[in-house]
Amino acid sequence: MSEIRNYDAEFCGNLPIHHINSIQDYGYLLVLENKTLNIIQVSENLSNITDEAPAQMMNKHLSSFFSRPDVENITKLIAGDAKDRIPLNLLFEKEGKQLSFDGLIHIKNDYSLLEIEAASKEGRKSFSDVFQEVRQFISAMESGSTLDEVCNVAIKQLRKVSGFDGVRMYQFDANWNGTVIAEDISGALESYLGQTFPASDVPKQARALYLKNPFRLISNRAYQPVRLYPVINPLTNAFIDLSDCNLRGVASVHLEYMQNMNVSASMSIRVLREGKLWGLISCHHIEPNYPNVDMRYIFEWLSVEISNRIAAILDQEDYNQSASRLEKRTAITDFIYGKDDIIEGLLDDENLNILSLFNAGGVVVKIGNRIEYRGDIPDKSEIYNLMLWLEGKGIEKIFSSSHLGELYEEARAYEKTGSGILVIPVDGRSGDYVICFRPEVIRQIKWGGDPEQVINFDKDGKNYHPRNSFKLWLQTVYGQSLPWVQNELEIAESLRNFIFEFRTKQLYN
Ligand code: BLA
Repeated sequence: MSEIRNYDAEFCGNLPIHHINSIQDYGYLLVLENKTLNIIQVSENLSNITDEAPAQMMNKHLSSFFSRPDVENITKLIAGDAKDRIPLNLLFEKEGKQLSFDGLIHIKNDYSLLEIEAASKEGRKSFSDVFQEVRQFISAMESGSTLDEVCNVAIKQLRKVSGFDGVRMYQFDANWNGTVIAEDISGALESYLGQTFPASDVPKQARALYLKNPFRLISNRAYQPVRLYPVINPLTNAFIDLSDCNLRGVASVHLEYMQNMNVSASMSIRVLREGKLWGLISCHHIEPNYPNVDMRYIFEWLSVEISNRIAAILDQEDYNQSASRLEKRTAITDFIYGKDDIIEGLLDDENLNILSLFNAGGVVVKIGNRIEYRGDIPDKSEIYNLMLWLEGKGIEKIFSSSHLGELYEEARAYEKTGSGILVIPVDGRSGDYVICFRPEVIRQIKWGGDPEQVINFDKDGKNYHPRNSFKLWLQTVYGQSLPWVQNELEIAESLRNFIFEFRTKQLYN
């Protein structure tokens, strides 16, 4: 697996999806010069409303098409502080024709993007209906006390509220692969529960856009892309950046991917934790689906509630684990004081020692001319070589790996006991270390399709297609231990500081 090309870093991750220069056909785009409110670019389908060719609309004032209060509102918004994704309603007026639109405006330095969609009255709910729905959703979610329960409740409720054929919770890992951890689907969709999808399926620039936009809606993969007129934005002399635009056209590789998944509509909503993308809620529909603007905002609201609830549960888990580690660390440093000896303090208590602190299988402690071994560890000669390797690396801070064999070839021979190491350098110059070993944990990854076949290139080497099968593809991962989490590294660092100070005191007393 480590040999395969990283399509997330290169190919897929470099597709300029924000410069696609076309929009989906369920709405219309106007680009306005902020200074004048003149129209400087439009999506070509705007002609269907204005009955004017795109070229004819250029440099006309917004008031040529929209009501006076709308123009006044937009003037105020442009002068105001809010800049991104401001919702508004608009009334198109021309020669006795009146049409209502839902709009969203994104204000840039010199120009604004105004995207509009015909305001449908169908299925619109009153504020109190929406509020009640959201309230019920939140209380159902609050009944869940584990990540699993919360995700399952949220996914079920979202499917009920939205009517999508399938809703899934998709959680990213440290390498941006994603796993479906909860699912509610109709029989017509394939189940992906428990399956992992490679990072390039939602490549890095697509993921980055969720930090700006809470959701992405592709209502019909067979839509007719609508071009912009003129092709080049006259103020920037470049393709316009459509990052913020909900209507942004869709990369063709993803449309093909949707086809391969046998869905026509897709909507994904972000789940954030600590300001980073933690996961996506992915909604699919076999037929085209057009959740109205209210429904999208309800989703946006619910995604905040879901993010908060997930963060609260994970924060609580982290807190409990950190508190327990801190307690153990304090007890161990007390032992060291009590015994006036670092090695005895770290190792002597049967239940509470450095092994239990770091959930390690074995440990070696070398300080000065003393060396002690506990638990399951590699051969002594292998440990000796490992220490030489560490010395050669000049490690002065905490060093850890859950896949040592990847960094240090010789370690492949003792993966069973030492796939993972945590090194606390006591005095790197004299080769004094505390080295904790973690055993190999053999893992099976259930990939949604062969991850080595994420892209199939045509014979010409230029055209390409996403994989067309999401059939379960099992991978067994060897040579890795459980990961060392950030808090363990922090505790290791604080223990290192303690040992260092304790030694210094010992030397001078
Ligand atoms: C976008 N890919 C996406 C999105 C999702 C996925 C959720 C966001 C847009 C959307 O909501 O549809 C992937 N959807 C999934 C996965 C599941 C799911 C994994 O439901 C699992 C249950 N895709 C490829 C390859 C490339 C690629 C090989 O398979 C690149 C060459 C690219 N995916 C790609 C791009 C986008 C995307 C460019 C952004 C599309 C856009 O917003 O225009």
